[in-house]
Amino acid sequence: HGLLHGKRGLIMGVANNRSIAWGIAKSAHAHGAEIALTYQGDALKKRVEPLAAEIDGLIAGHCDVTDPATIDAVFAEIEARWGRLDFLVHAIAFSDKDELTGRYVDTSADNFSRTMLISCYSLTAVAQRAEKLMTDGGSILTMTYYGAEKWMPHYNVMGVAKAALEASVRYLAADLGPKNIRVNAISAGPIKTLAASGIGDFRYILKWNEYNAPLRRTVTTEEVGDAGVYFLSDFSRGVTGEIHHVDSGYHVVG
Ligand code: 0WD
Repeated sequence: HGLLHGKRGLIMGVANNRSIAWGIAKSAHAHGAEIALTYQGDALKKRVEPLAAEIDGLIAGHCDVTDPATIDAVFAEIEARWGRLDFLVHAIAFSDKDELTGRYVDTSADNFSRTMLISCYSLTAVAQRAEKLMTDGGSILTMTYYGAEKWMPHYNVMGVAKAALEASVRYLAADLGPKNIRVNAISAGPIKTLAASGIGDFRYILKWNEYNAPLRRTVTTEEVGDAGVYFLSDFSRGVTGEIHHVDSGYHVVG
């Protein structure tokens, strides 16, 4: 049966089988959840469809968070299929990779806005839609990184966006708490994914974490997925507004 038996959740941000969102989807499925996935554009559709099939999941459609009509369409599809929603995973971020290297001070206004829209505001955009479907309470989970708290090499504008995302978690938690909708974030240690490959010197960051984290290793998407199950389940029913580190303990030393 499992911790998520009877729960239905939408997971946004699967790009391929190395995505953190996929780690969460697999763990949630293993614990009994019914899952719907979105994909961004036709190129990713081909990757996401077979993954959805692996977990007997639904495809809720194309979603590009810069196009609100596509967000509405996904939630309309969920409403038509399920009528309601128990959890939502937001694992979406983007910045021009030319600005994920060098100095933060050189960030352009255009990329600043775009990074904030896709990596930060999109959580609020999906929370607005999810609120209407979470009629029996719910759990919203997003993904953040330590670069929100401290300067990290090359993370630049994404660090600023993650800081705003973490503040959004607190404001959304306060707004949605009276409806028993919880909003939390996992702050994951560095993992080699498609998005991470855009960050300058990422291999060095992985090594640095391996040498310095208390567990002396990096984390896997499966480990993030298992921690995610806790947040999506009733085991965390007393927890909201939390930023939970799944980073081999790096945040205590870094
Ligand atoms: O080390 C890491 N990989 C960490 C990632 C450490 C801590 C946090 N994170 C965060 C990321 O910042 C992101 O919020 O985890 C989340 C998931 O990222 P990921 O699993 O590392 O990367 P990836 O597998 O590439 O998934 C991110 C996806 C996009 O992939 P690409 O690489 O194609 O940009 O976010 C989606 C897209 O599928 N995405 C969008 N979805 C809808 N609309 C958009 C958009 N405009 N832009 C990106």
